[in-house]
Amino acid sequence: MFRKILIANRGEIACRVIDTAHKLGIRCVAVYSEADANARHVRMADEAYLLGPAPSKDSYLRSDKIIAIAKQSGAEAIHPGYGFLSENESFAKACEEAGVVFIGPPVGAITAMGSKSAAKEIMAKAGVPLVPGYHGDDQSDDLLKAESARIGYPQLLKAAYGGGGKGMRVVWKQQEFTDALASARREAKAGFGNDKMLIERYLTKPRHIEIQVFADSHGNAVYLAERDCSIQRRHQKVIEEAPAPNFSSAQRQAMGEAAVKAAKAIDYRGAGTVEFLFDEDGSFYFMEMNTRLQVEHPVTEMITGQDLVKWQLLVAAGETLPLAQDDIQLDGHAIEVRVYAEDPDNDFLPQTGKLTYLRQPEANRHVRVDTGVVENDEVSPFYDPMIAKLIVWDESRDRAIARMLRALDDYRIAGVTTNLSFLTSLTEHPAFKAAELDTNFINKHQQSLFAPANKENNQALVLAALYILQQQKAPQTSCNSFSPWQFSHGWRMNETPTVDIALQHGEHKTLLKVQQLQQHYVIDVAGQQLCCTAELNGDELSAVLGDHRTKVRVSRYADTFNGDTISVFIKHQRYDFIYQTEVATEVESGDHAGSLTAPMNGTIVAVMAKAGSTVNAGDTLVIMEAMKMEYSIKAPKNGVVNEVFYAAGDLVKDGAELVDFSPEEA
Ligand code: MV4
Repeated sequence: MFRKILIANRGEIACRVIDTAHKLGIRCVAVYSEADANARHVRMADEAYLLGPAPSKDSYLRSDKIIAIAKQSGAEAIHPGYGFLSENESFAKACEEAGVVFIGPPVGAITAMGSKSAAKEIMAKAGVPLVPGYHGDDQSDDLLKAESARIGYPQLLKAAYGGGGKGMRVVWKQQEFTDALASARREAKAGFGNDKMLIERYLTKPRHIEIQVFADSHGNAVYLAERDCSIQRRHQKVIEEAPAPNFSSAQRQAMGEAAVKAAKAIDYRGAGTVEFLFDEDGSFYFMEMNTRLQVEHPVTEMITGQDLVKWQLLVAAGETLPLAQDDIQLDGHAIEVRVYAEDPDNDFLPQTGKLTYLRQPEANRHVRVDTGVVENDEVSPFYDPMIAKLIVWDESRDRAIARMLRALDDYRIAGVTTNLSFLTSLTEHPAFKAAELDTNFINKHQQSLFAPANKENNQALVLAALYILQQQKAPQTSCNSFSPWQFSHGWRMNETPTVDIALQHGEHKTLLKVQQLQQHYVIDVAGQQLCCTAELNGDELSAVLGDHRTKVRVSRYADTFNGDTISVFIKHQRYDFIYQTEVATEVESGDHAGSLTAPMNGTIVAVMAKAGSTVNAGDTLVIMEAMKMEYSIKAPKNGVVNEVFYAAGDLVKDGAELVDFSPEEA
């Protein structure tokens, strides 16, 4: 076995590989970009080397540097994870030439699967079932047109070197063919530098079922059941599960044996995935083969009890597969969801920013969290914004779904918008529960998946207020920043103490009037008076609202610029409120006096302030944009602008000083 390996990746998969390597007593070398200097994978590794600036092309794609670091650090092998260099044949070849083991398939297998048409040719010869179609080399218009007519409609044009749905066009009838071909070719040329096309019969309601295969260098090859990855969005998997629901053991065996045939046809070695389209009538067709460990491998691990990274390391070190086909047993059901920093209500726009609060469900026999981040880490714009994979296991699919829903409730993230709520909507959807799966699932159930936000806002509002009140009541220590002077002006001596708490939710501002009596609060909300008591234990708020006792988690992120964000987590929903503390509107004395900082990562849109000019309180000095929203940075008081540090178009980081400002002497 290797004594030391290098992990040429970042995030959760780098952490995942290091985890198993350490269990096997293997030392790990991490590599990282400037953006990842303090990342979890770097801290988990035994040593780590800087690759370069944040963009992948300057860091995680620098194969030359990575191989040099492997040599220099004495790593005997490189694990590429997924993405980045994992399916790059020149990288695999360069490793080989440098005498470093590439933990993946032989170069020839990557090459063979690199083109869809070449792959189909090989699979046809090996007797693996294919969707009827054309995958030949003759790409003349006339021939393709004739093939199109022969194959029949609907049909799908696919770019031979395509991926992610690019260069793909559905042709419903013959008249559409010529235009569809031209536009698919253009897209393929632009996207992959090659416009070779293939034509297939289009299956309108297929399931995506893939088989995990493994082969060693001694001629053994096995399959480790299947995964159903039908629930996708724009060719990104969202939920994966194993085994595939309503899939018989006869179907498993037939597809498994076809997958092993596919692997053997290309002299495969290591972990691979053979993707199939599974049609409504039970027939299945080879789609493509992924020559790497996949994101969704944990569901296979959960139902087989095997560690696939361990298998990869054993095979790469020349050992035989740990199990023969007959020894691979399946137990129970596993489901994985991909937790992303993205906004489902805004076309799943990727989100960036700081994970100001991060609580994961407790890991145990039933729940697994694969992640590369910790609280206060930044989701940067440079890489895939996946925060974690949440995987659950139980004896049956129904129980696994129940586990998943509970685990999603226990996953609490503030600071960036996530898809957690959307994942809950998917998991609890009646059609998902009924396993009515096909690749159109999300489109088909658009209406019910994106139901209007629920109406627990008022409850969240009161809970946020109670949290603030309880925090302020808590014993003040030197490190407690929520000092009571902020509130003192609101309280009256010798009468029922009352205080106003202003909370902003989106555009909506609410003023809550709170009376504090001996044992409880009376809060005016939506014209009603609500009797409340509350108790705060860390981030857990137990409250009685009228006759309802409830327990929620709350986080508070102190931001002296925009006001603090109070996040109330009610089931899987997060309700954010901006709470304007006094500090937010005053310029503090001390070190930060006069410094105006960026409230988040973003871009400067306009600069109004001029160095040396006098401004009035409230004048806009700088406008910046972040996540499609504009923010005005205003003068907190009358004063003088000493210096402006950025110009329109500049990128700024959260907390960066934008303007040096001196308030006018009182
Ligand atoms: C298909 C298909 C229907 N019929 N091929 C999408 C990505 C690419 N790798 C292959 N894809 C498809 N190929 C035929 N002949 C439907 C898809 C497809 C799809 C497949 C798996 C998972 C999600 C999908 C979403 C849309 C289309």
